[in-house]
Amino acid sequence: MFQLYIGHQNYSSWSLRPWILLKHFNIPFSQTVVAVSGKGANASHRGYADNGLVPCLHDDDFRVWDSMAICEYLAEQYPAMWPADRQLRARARSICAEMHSGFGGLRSQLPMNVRLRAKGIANSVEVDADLTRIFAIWRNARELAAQQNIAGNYLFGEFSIADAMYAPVVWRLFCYGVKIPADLQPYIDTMLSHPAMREWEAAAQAESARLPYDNLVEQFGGVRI
Ligand SMILES: N[C@@H](CCC(=O)N[C@@H](CS)C(=O)NCC(=O)O)C(=O)O
Repeated sequence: MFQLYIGHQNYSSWSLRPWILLKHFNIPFSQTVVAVSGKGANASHRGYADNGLVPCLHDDDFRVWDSMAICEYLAEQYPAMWPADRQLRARARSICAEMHSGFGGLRSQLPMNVRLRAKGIANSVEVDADLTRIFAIWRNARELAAQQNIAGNYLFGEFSIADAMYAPVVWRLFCYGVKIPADLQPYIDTMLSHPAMREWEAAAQAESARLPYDNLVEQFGGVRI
C-alpha cells in the first residue's frame, strides 16, 4: 500500500505533483499531511523523508523522495502515466526536467497559495521570462499532440506526468490573476476543473495553518514552495 507524505495543501506545490498523479490514475494510497515552513529541508521531516522534504512516498517500508522520482517510480508500474509515443514521451520528460530544475522567478515570487485570489502581479523580469517560456512549452506540447491527432485536452492529449508537474503552475496563474493567452485558456480550464484539482483546493481551503507570507502578494522574496 502506498502512503504519501505531503505538505499543507495550500502551499506545498511539490506535493501536489505525485498526489494528483495518484488521484488521476485511481491508485489507492493513504496520505499524511504535515506542516511546512517554506524554508527548505529541515529535521522535522526526516522521520519520514530522508531528504527532509515532502513529498515522500512510502511503498510499504521502501521510501521514494523527490516529486519527480516518485512520478518515475509510479510510471514504472503504470506506463500510461507517460505519453505512448516515444518522441512525445521524450518531450514530456524534457519539459518535466525543465520544470524541475528551473523557473526560480516564478517559484520564489509567486509561491503557491491556493486560497489566494490576487488581481494581478507586479512587474518582474524574472517572472515574465518564466511565464513566456512556460506558455511556449505548453503551446508546443499541444501542437505536437494535435499533429499526431491525439485526443484529449491535456498537454499531450491524455493526462500525463507532464500535467502533474505543471499543476502547481496552474494554481499560481489562477491565484495571482495572471493574464493567460487565449489559446492556452482551454488548458487552464481543463486543469482547474480536474476533480483532483477541486479536491486539492477544498483541502487547502479547509486548512487553518498560515505561513507568514500568506496574504502578501509582493513580499515573499526567497520563498520556494
Ligand atoms: N525537489 C523536491 C523539492 C521538495 C520541496 O522543496 N518540498 C518543500 C515543500 S513544497 C518542503 O518540504 N519544504 C520543507 C518545509 O517547508 O518545511 C521535490 O521535487 O520533491
